Amino acid sequence: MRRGRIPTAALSLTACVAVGACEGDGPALPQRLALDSVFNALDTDADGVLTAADFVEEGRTHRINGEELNAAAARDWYFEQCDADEDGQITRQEFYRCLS
Ligand SMILES: [Ca+2]
Ligand SMILES: [Ca+2]
Repeated sequence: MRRGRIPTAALSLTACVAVGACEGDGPALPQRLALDSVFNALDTDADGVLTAADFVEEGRTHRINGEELNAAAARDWYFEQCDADEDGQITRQEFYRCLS
């Protein structure tokens, strides 16, 4: 007699969320949610990509690796680290990749 089974997909999703190690596209889910909130905060014009236009707010400071950076310095840091194809835009995938 067979016992009821939990579908494998549901089981593995639960397990991987619990340990923060989901396989697949990009970082683990908890980390992805954290990165998403950072990305959304940086994407001030909410067009879904980070461009120089998202870093023009004067007086805004960014905390990166424990350092306070002004908008221009933060822009330079993000583009140096994250704009893998150097097209002047940081997509969500590029952002995940460089900060994971
Ligand atoms: Ca933007
Ligand atoms: Ca890019």
